[in-house]
Amino acid sequence: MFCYQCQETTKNDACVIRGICGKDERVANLQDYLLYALKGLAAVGVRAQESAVADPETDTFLAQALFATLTNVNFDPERIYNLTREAFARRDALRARVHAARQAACVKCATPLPAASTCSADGDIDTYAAHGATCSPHAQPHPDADIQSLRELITYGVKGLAAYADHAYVLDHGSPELLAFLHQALAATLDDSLALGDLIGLSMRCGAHGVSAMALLDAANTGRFGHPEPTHVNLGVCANAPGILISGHDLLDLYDLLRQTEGSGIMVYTHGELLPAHAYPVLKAFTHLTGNYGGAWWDQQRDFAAFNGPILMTTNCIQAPRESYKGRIFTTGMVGFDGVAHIADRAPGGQKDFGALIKLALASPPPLELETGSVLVGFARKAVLDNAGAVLDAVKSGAIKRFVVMAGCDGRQKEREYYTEVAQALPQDTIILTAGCAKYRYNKLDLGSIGGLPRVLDAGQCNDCYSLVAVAQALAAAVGAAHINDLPISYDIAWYEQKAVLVLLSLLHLGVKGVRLGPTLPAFLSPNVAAFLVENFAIKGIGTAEHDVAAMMVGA
Ligand code: FSO
Ligand code: SF4
Repeated sequence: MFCYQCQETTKNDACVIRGICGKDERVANLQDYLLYALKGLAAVGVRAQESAVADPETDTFLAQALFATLTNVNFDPERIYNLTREAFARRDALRARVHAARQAACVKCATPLPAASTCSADGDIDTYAAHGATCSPHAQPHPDADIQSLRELITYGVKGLAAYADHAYVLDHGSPELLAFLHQALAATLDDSLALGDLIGLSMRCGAHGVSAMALLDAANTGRFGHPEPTHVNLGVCANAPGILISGHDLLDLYDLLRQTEGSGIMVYTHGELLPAHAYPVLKAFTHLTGNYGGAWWDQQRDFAAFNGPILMTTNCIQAPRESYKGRIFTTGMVGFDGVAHIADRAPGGQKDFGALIKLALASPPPLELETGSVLVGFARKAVLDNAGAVLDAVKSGAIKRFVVMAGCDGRQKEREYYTEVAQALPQDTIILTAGCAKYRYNKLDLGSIGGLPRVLDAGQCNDCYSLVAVAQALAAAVGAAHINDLPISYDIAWYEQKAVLVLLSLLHLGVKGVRLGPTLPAFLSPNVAAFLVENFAIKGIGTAEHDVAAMMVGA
């Protein structure tokens, strides 16, 4: 196996024996073959676009299947195998339709399709795994390391895009343009005629679509559940009642679960990236949405063992379940783990059936309390812009000297203590803007407030980085700044998996300069591609908290 798609890749080089995430060689190979099949499908999809042959179901399938290959989403070999078979079946059916359309129009293809679009779909799971072993970036490297690097950058950005497209699609917010781009970008990674400049341009287009995808998801979430409101979220537990713990990013799954558990005596707790759910009016109206339990995704083995009741993983990040809770964790959506019960998708217009979790909860003891107190969430764009006057006055008076965007993902590496140290070291006249699970490094610290505004403004999940951009753009307009780079804002971004790659490309597309990216730069960046990013976007790695805080305070 060879995988270097996430920040925790072994020695910041590549996982070649077993993933730090727990992905074994067989699943890695099966995922690589799925990605190969999806690239072949995408190349046919581009031909279909050119021939006006539509297949919306396959477009959606492409996003969902890509989502299954993100870090910490799906470790179930059978499901990856079945997705690959479906990719080949859809590819062949679409290719036949394109062929027929071209014959009818007497149009010939100027270039042959890549091998991934025409190879045999035959084989059992072992055959697919063997094929996959020949498809990794290491097994089939491009002779030009920079082309290889940009192809990987685009592939991972597209994976992040697919995840957000799927989240929005679940809430009935589809975007044909976005799905069309998934085909185009993936197909481009097989196109040997594309030079470095083409691939750089495509990376920026990926970032542009990232902004649109996050805006779409923002509209989907706020349209369905209302605009987040500042909300104190309880960190303790209800000692006398059983609970269900829900993790991941899927607000609709939480909504279904809340409706099905209403009046049952079961308390519902969020975990990880579902913490921001408490701020949405439609969700917080359920009084049995009791609180948030535990820390970021990588704390789950401790948290889930202590919870005692059933746990639902709606999206990444799942870790290998420990025996102590393997019998009470469930997956749904694109998440999968060998031997873990899976909750089927909802029928159109219906709900998922969480009856199995409810039954188990009623027979389970209440959760062990891990902590007490509360955290403040709900500072998405509307809540911040409702206070725009006070924010601008504080900037003008000097009460707020700088905003520091500390969004992104958390992870288990010790180096990430840097983000806690930065939060603590930032002067009292700074505001931290955050989104994503990176916040768990400092969101429970008492960092005070400025003029009634908390110093940590939590916009929500990683996709709610869109909200941070909207706030920055509104502030720039209000103070007459030509660009958000002209504002007193610094970016100290933590990345982990491929959604964060997309968020980074989105920031670059918006022309944001001087982003600090840590705790390490991606292993898939070649020296020349990294140098390009430094030269054109002033991207930098992180140093010590002391050094970086001092630099940020003078705009460096
Ligand atoms: Fe975190 Fe995991 Fe939201 Fe990621 S829980 S790491 S970038 O999947 O998506 O922030
Ligand atoms: Fe390694 Fe990350 Fe790939 Fe897992 S997803 S195998 S940790 S690089």
